[in-house]
Amino acid sequence: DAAVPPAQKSSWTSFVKQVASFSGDLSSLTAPPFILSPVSLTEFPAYWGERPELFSSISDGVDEEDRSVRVLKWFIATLKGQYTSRNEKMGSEKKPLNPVLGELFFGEWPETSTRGKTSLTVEQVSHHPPVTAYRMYNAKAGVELVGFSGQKTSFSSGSIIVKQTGHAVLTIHGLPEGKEQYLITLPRLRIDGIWYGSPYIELSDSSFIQCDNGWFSSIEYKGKGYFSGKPHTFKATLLPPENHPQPSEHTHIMEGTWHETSTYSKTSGFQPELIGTPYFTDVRGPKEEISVKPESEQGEWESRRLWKKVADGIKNGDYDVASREKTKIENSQRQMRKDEIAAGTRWELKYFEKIPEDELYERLAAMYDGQPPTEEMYIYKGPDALKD
Ligand code: 0T9
Repeated sequence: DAAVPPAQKSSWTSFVKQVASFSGDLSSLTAPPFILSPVSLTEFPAYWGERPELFSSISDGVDEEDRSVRVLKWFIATLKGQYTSRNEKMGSEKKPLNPVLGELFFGEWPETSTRGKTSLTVEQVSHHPPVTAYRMYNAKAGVELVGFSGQKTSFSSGSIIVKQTGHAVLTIHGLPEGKEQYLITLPRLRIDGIWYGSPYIELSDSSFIQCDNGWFSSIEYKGKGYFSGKPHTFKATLLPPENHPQPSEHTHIMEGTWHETSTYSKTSGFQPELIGTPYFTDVRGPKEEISVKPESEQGEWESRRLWKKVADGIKNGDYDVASREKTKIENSQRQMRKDEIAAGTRWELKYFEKIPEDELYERLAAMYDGQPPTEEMYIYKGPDALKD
């Protein structure tokens, strides 16, 4: 296990033991320096936008079926960034910075000749347990994604199992028939390679995309397994609404690996995307990272400015500095919470609002028998929030 530096072996072993005997909020455990990432979880929603063309062209679909295919294609194409990019950039999965309440992250994918600007707004809406809310919007295309993300973790036969809580809703605005909305649920993760100090993610079980017009995708995830099979594979099935006159002709099946390529399987019906490419998704090429203002121009709650000293410490191997600066942030957070209690006030969210129930979620989840969410839900209330 060369991944663990010799000097951190015992601290890694004790960290793994803590993880194994623990279930709940892993983000609060102290991990050895070699596994720390200088990036906060508030930056993760940017993975949804790193194929900006696929996101903005969702609304170019000629009909419900075409748009459902495009939503699925964009979704699958984000998985590589979401679940393998830390391994590619930093050699393994790393422990992200645990965002503070009220932490913000903004960025955009600028307008080009082929697409309008896509902007991202992220806010940490809860600290215990950590919940991150996000909104990504392309006004020219009329495509909007609003979601929130939390995790429930447990430990099983050497792996960390992460159940993602929260969901996302993608809305296409301005269609002749009004708006179209898709409920997107998130896959389950297994983090393997823990003992060796080189953790990586595999996806398991299924996630769903339910459109309000009845089109429905289910995506099944499989990994290498112990003896056979390829890593990072999926099989997606897109079904037409129940009352569709030709269901079998309009059932789509796509299969492949989500970090490389996938194709339509032979049993697929109508295949609008097949023209011109052998692939359904091909993410081997470069993706486009989000543009973010330099730290010097950021507000004090913006993630990269807030964590700058900690992140620099981690990047430069100055772990004493990193840990001292992290403690400062945590202490000031504790003080703020105490002051709020003393004053009888509560921290006010800036861009999102907690809602007791979500009619849209209930309706769409009921269409495919989804489970009602047990967690809190949030809606976007920031600038240019769109009304019905
Ligand atoms: C939403 C994503 C999520 C966040 C991360 C589990 C995890 C925190 C949540 C689910 C994004 O859309 C997709 C990707 C990676 C997920 C993270 C991977 C990870 O390890 C962390 C957890 C909290 C840990 O840091 C565990 C300890 C660590 C030492 C193991 C590498």
